Amino acid sequence: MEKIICKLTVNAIYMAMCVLSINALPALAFPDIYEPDNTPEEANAVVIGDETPKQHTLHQTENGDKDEDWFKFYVMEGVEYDVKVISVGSDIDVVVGLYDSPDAKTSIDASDATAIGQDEIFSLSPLEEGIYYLKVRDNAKSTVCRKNIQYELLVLRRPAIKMGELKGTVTDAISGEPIKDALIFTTCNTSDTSFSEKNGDYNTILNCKDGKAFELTAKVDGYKPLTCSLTSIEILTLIRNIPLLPNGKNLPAPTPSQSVYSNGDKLQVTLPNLFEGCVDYYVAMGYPPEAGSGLFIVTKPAKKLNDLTAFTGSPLQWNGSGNVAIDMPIEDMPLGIYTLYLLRTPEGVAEPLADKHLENVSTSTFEVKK
Ligand SMILES: [Ca+2]
Ligand SMILES: [Ca+2]
Repeated sequence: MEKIICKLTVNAIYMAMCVLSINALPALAFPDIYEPDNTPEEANAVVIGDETPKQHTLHQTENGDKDEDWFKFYVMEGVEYDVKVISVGSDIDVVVGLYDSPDAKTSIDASDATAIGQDEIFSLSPLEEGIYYLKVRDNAKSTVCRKNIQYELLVLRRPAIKMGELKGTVTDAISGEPIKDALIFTTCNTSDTSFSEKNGDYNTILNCKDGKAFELTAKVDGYKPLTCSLTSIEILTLIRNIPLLPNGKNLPAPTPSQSVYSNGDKLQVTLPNLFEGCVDYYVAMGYPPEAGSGLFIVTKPAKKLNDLTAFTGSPLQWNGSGNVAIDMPIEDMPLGIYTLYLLRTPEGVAEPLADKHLENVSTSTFEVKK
């Protein structure tokens, strides 16, 4: 009898401890902040080479099942990867499955090499380029009072190289809204890939030597891909936002304050909101063709408002944040139709205004009459 009471008491104490522990450690026992990620469609994107701790849990769902977590990452041709599941809680036995499609019913490879509470290292065989999915689940027999159910997942390039970091935010160039799931890659040595997160933020590891020129590309459905040229900074963090233009759309054109001006009127030209990042902007004014004066580039107002410089092929870049580009009286300007241009090119290209680099040209006109 005494034994039974003792056993009951021990169980009761254990259960009480279990409940207490769950209350004391909600981050471990309850859904993690990356939920829901229970299907390939909800998969969280993995930044290749990122070792920043991100704690996930395999909690008990409302209907008593064990949680499953999905991840996705982009494989580059000729690059090999290790998936590491680390800081594994003592109550779970992690199994990692690899899938080559969001619709795949069965995994193309899986790893369950270690026992309960141990880290799992999953060395992937060479894969074709594309998006792959990982599913992490708990294979431990026990379902009762699982407390230590946390883990972290890393996808590392083999051999792992960690140098500088490149990060920023991917946005819609017109609305400024964040864009998620944009694929990010660079030409630093062998490329590493990344996706932008729900808030548009991305980061990727730069494995270029200091001072090396490289290209940064962002692409996502519905937008024109953007490739800009940058210079690597070893060890340090390089920040570049990426404003993407929606397919089939141009930036709004510069707006003149009137459609017709005459001598003594004030010409005022305002620009749309321009989002800075791995792009350069140019503002220009074309004189009437019959005046034969050609194209003038408008320099940024912070330097000198109304500074019209004849276009010689090496334009002055517009990167000001002020929206007023021109503010001057009309005095003895040739009569005729003037064209206002807003040009956008990727950052760092050798001939920014060459046709192949002119990513956006939006125009408006005004007339100067007698
Ligand atoms: Ca989870
Ligand atoms: Ca989940």
